[in-house]
Amino acid sequence: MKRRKFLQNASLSSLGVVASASVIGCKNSTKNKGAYTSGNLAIKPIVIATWETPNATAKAWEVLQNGGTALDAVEQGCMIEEADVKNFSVGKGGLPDRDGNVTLDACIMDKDGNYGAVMYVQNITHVISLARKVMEKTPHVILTGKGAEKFGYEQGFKKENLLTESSKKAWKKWKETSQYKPIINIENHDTIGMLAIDTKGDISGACTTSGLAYKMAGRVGDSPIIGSGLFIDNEIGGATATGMGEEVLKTVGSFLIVELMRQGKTPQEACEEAVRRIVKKSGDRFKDFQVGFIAINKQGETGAYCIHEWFSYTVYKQGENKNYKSSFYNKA
Ligand code: SD4
Repeated sequence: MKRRKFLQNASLSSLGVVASASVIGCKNSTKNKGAYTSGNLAIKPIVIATWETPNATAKAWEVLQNGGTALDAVEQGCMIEEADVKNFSVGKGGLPDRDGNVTLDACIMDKDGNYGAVMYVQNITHVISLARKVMEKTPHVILTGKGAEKFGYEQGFKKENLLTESSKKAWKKWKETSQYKPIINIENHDTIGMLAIDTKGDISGACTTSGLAYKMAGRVGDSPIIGSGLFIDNEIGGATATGMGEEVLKTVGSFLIVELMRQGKTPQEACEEAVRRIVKKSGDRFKDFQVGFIAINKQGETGAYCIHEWFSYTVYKQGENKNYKSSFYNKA
């Protein structure tokens, strides 16, 4: 509890920008607190990503501004976080499992409903690109572990040691107690899920993570699983998740959000319903884990909701790259 509090407080001070940005978001919001909605205008291009990831959204925006596809934008945006060794939840520098191995999960989905994913991949930084290769170059949709790695090397991916000195140090410290307690809101960035609409109005999404720190060897979360960590339907919109993957998986959260939008809910309303469903099913357990969702619809309206305070998301649209604090369920 103490460590979590500390991390939340640490986030609080470093999120000064976030807090003020959220005020702007609220001002423009049509009805939902903390959400950014903007009537029925079709806003494009637009990028939305989980957490405070302005460099990633800026990269994706650059791709879109140059007429690139939403698929290229989300891939290249996510690659920024994968290469950032200061992000302890994604790519190189990600915190390892309890045996000290960094294992990555990622998936990508395009406007035609194509999907590619890799799970439990070691030694390759850009697993989002590997997931895209699975989607485009194989007859399959998922490759895992050694097979995914082998395919990666065949495709020209570099073999790298993903365990940085600081992640190794953190793991050694963790081993002193070996207490497994997933930490919510690691600093102010975490797994990156990204959704984009390009200038043609087509939607794609991507999600990449090193999963939960100190997880059991072999564990895979929601992030690479279609419908859970990510779902895109180009007619309706898209959604992506961050947080405790086990809980997202059990409610197929991202698919649920897209289906709720199909039934007429706004992205904000859909994210709220998905979080409420997880909370309801969890009894009292929700107090100990975080889940956050972001969503976008075909009009470029966005939504975000989480269980506990301090989840944030970044939106790049109309030339502005801003981080917003998500509204949240647990006011206790
Ligand atoms: C997982 N959902 O592996 C990921 C982890 C995450 O914020 O998003 N952390 O369960």
